[in-house]
Amino acid sequence: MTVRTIIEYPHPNLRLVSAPVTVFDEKLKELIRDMFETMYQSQGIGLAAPQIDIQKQIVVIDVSEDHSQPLVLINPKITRREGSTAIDEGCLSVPLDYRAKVDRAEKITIEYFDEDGARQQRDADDLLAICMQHELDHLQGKLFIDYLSSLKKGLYDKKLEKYRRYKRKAENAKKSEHA
Ligand code: GNR
Ligand code: NI
Repeated sequence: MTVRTIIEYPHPNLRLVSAPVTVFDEKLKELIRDMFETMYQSQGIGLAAPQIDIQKQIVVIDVSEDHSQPLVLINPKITRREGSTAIDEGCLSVPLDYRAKVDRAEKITIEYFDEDGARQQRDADDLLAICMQHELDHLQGKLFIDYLSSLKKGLYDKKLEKYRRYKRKAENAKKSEHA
Protein backbone atom coordinates (compact mmCIF):
# COMPACT_ATOMS: atom_id res chain seq x y z
CA MET A 1 0.00 0.00 0.00
CA THR A 2 1.16 3.48 -0.84
CA VAL A 3 0.13 6.96 0.17
CA ARG A 4 -0.36 8.82 -3.12
CA THR A 5 0.29 12.52 -3.72
CA ILE A 6 -2.83 14.68 -3.64
CA ILE A 7 -2.89 17.36 -6.33
CA GLU A 8 -4.16 20.80 -5.39
CA TYR A 9 -6.08 23.69 -6.90
CA PRO A 10 -5.26 25.30 -9.34
CA HIS A 11 -3.83 22.08 -10.88
CA PRO A 12 -5.61 21.86 -14.27
CA ASN A 13 -6.14 18.08 -14.03
CA LEU A 14 -8.67 18.63 -11.23
CA ARG A 15 -10.90 20.05 -14.01
CA LEU A 16 -10.94 16.89 -16.14
CA VAL A 17 -14.07 14.72 -16.36
CA SER A 18 -13.42 11.17 -15.10
CA ALA A 19 -14.10 8.06 -17.20
CA PRO A 20 -16.21 5.14 -15.94
CA VAL A 21 -14.42 2.04 -14.64
CA THR A 22 -14.88 -0.89 -17.03
CA VAL A 23 -12.49 -3.50 -15.59
CA PHE A 24 -12.90 -4.77 -12.02
CA ASP A 25 -9.60 -6.49 -11.28
CA GLU A 26 -6.88 -6.78 -8.64
CA LYS A 27 -5.21 -3.61 -9.89
CA LEU A 28 -8.41 -1.66 -9.18
CA LYS A 29 -8.50 -3.06 -5.64
CA GLU A 30 -4.91 -2.04 -5.08
CA LEU A 31 -5.71 1.50 -6.22
CA ILE A 32 -8.69 1.56 -3.84
CA ARG A 33 -6.47 0.43 -0.95
CA ASP A 34 -4.03 3.25 -1.77
CA MET A 35 -6.91 5.72 -1.87
CA PHE A 36 -8.05 4.69 1.63
CA GLU A 37 -4.51 4.94 2.95
CA THR A 38 -4.09 8.39 1.38
CA MET A 39 -7.45 9.58 2.73
CA TYR A 40 -6.88 8.27 6.26
CA GLN A 41 -3.39 9.68 6.47
CA SER A 42 -4.74 13.12 5.46
CA GLN A 43 -7.62 12.79 7.94
CA GLY A 44 -10.18 13.24 5.18
CA ILE A 45 -13.68 11.78 5.13
CA GLY A 46 -13.61 11.20 1.38
CA LEU A 47 -11.27 11.03 -1.60
CA ALA A 48 -11.99 10.92 -5.34
CA ALA A 49 -9.49 9.38 -7.79
CA PRO A 50 -8.92 12.66 -9.72
CA GLN A 51 -7.42 14.08 -6.49
CA ILE A 52 -4.51 11.66 -6.95
CA ASP A 53 -4.39 12.52 -10.67
CA ILE A 54 -6.31 9.46 -11.84
CA GLN A 55 -9.29 10.44 -13.99
CA LYS A 56 -11.55 7.48 -13.20
CA GLN A 57 -14.93 7.36 -11.49
CA ILE A 58 -13.70 5.95 -8.16
CA VAL A 59 -14.54 7.40 -4.73
CA VAL A 60 -13.69 6.24 -1.21
CA ILE A 61 -15.53 7.58 1.82
CA ASP A 62 -15.40 7.00 5.58
CA VAL A 63 -17.31 9.49 7.72
CA SER A 64 -16.75 7.49 10.94
CA GLU A 65 -14.29 8.63 13.62
CA ASP A 66 -12.57 5.25 13.87
CA HIS A 67 -12.20 4.11 10.22
CA SER A 68 -15.07 1.66 10.75
CA GLN A 69 -17.32 2.60 7.80
CA PRO A 70 -15.25 2.39 4.61
CA LEU A 71 -17.35 2.82 1.50
CA VAL A 72 -16.31 2.47 -2.15
CA LEU A 73 -18.36 4.08 -4.92
CA ILE A 74 -17.55 3.23 -8.53
CA ASN A 75 -19.37 4.89 -11.46
CA PRO A 76 -21.77 6.53 -8.98
CA LYS A 77 -24.98 8.33 -9.98
CA ILE A 78 -27.38 10.26 -7.76
CA THR A 79 -30.90 9.15 -8.66
CA ARG A 80 -32.91 11.09 -6.07
CA ARG A 81 -32.37 14.37 -4.20
CA GLU A 82 -34.50 15.72 -1.37
CA GLY A 83 -34.36 18.88 0.73
CA SER A 84 -31.43 21.18 1.19
CA THR A 85 -28.67 21.69 3.72
CA ALA A 86 -25.29 23.41 3.99
CA ILE A 87 -22.20 22.98 6.14
CA ASP A 88 -18.73 24.44 6.02
CA GLU A 89 -16.89 22.27 3.52
CA GLY A 90 -13.20 21.81 3.04
CA CYS A 91 -11.24 19.84 0.46
CA LEU A 92 -7.90 18.03 0.52
CA SER A 93 -7.24 19.58 -2.92
CA VAL A 94 -8.03 23.15 -1.85
CA PRO A 95 -4.99 24.67 -0.07
CA LEU A 96 -4.84 26.81 3.08
CA ASP A 97 -7.48 24.78 4.94
CA TYR A 98 -10.13 27.01 3.38
CA ARG A 99 -13.75 26.38 4.48
CA ALA A 100 -17.04 27.66 3.11
CA LYS A 101 -20.73 26.77 3.19
CA VAL A 102 -22.12 25.00 0.13
CA ASP A 103 -25.80 24.26 -0.62
CA ARG A 104 -26.41 20.53 -1.05
CA ALA A 105 -29.37 18.16 -1.11
CA GLU A 106 -30.13 16.91 2.40
CA LYS A 107 -31.02 13.35 1.40
CA ILE A 108 -30.02 11.43 -1.70
CA THR A 109 -30.31 8.02 -3.27
CA ILE A 110 -27.17 6.86 -5.01
CA GLU A 111 -26.51 4.00 -7.45
CA TYR A 112 -22.99 2.69 -7.94
CA PHE A 113 -20.82 -0.40 -8.32
CA ASP A 114 -18.78 -1.81 -5.46
CA GLU A 115 -15.15 -2.92 -5.87
CA ASP A 116 -16.29 -6.41 -6.96
CA GLY A 117 -18.35 -4.92 -9.77
CA ALA A 118 -21.71 -5.61 -8.07
CA ARG A 119 -24.47 -3.03 -8.56
CA GLN A 120 -25.50 -1.25 -5.36
CA GLN A 121 -28.03 1.33 -4.31
CA ARG A 122 -28.36 3.20 -1.02
CA ASP A 123 -29.94 6.18 0.67
CA ALA A 124 -27.79 8.71 2.49
CA ASP A 125 -28.35 11.79 4.60
CA ASP A 126 -26.40 14.11 6.92
CA LEU A 127 -22.63 14.28 6.47
CA LEU A 128 -22.52 11.13 4.31
CA ALA A 129 -24.90 12.64 1.73
CA ILE A 130 -22.92 15.89 1.68
CA CYS A 131 -19.63 14.05 1.29
CA MET A 132 -21.02 11.93 -1.58
CA GLN A 133 -22.15 15.07 -3.44
CA HIS A 134 -18.73 16.70 -2.85
CA GLU A 135 -16.92 13.59 -4.18
CA LEU A 136 -19.20 13.18 -7.22
CA ASP A 137 -18.44 16.80 -8.13
CA HIS A 138 -14.72 15.89 -8.28
CA LEU A 139 -15.54 13.25 -10.93
CA GLN A 140 -17.05 16.06 -13.05
CA GLY A 141 -14.04 18.35 -12.57
CA LYS A 142 -15.88 20.50 -10.06
CA LEU A 143 -14.59 21.85 -6.72
CA PHE A 144 -16.59 23.29 -3.81
CA ILE A 145 -14.98 26.70 -4.34
CA ASP A 146 -16.76 26.87 -7.72
CA TYR A 147 -19.97 27.56 -5.77
CA LEU A 148 -18.58 30.65 -4.03
CA SER A 149 -19.72 34.16 -4.90
CA SER A 150 -17.24 35.87 -7.23
CA LEU A 151 -16.35 38.18 -4.33
CA LYS A 152 -15.41 35.30 -2.01
CA LYS A 153 -13.69 33.40 -4.81
CA GLY A 154 -11.66 36.50 -5.70
CA LEU A 155 -10.55 36.94 -2.09
CA TYR A 156 -9.53 33.29 -1.85
CA ASP A 157 -7.58 33.40 -5.11
CA LYS A 158 -5.74 36.50 -3.91
CA LYS A 159 -4.87 34.89 -0.58
CA LEU A 160 -3.63 31.75 -2.33
CA GLU A 161 -1.57 33.74 -4.83
CA LYS A 162 0.03 35.66 -1.97
CA TYR A 163 0.87 32.41 -0.17
CA ARG A 164 2.33 30.87 -3.33
CA ARG A 165 4.51 33.94 -3.91
CA TYR A 166 5.79 33.74 -0.33
CA LYS A 167 6.55 30.02 -0.65
CA ARG A 168 8.40 30.51 -3.95
CA LYS A 169 10.47 33.27 -2.38
CA ALA A 170 11.38 31.12 0.64
CA GLU A 171 12.38 28.24 -1.65
CA ASN A 172 14.56 30.49 -3.80
CA ALA A 173 16.27 31.95 -0.71
CA LYS A 174 17.07 28.42 0.46
CA LYS A 175 18.48 27.50 -2.96
CA SER A 176 20.83 30.52 -3.12
CA GLU A 177 22.01 29.69 0.40
CA HIS A 178 23.29 26.35 -0.93
CA ALA A 179 24.77 27.82 -4.10
O1 GNR B 1 -12.18 15.62 4.39
C1 GNR B 1 -13.11 16.25 3.87
N1 GNR B 1 -14.03 16.86 4.65
C2 GNR B 1 -15.21 17.41 4.17
C3 GNR B 1 -15.94 18.22 5.02
C4 GNR B 1 -17.13 18.79 4.59
C5 GNR B 1 -17.59 18.54 3.33
C6 GNR B 1 -16.87 17.73 2.46
C7 GNR B 1 -15.68 17.16 2.88
S1 GNR B 1 -14.81 16.14 1.81
C8 GNR B 1 -13.16 16.38 2.39
C9 GNR B 1 -12.19 15.43 1.70
C10 GNR B 1 -12.14 15.75 0.23
O2 GNR B 1 -11.57 16.71 -0.22
N2 GNR B 1 -12.78 14.96 -0.57
O3 GNR B 1 -12.82 15.20 -1.89
NI1 NI C 1 -12.60 17.35 -2.12
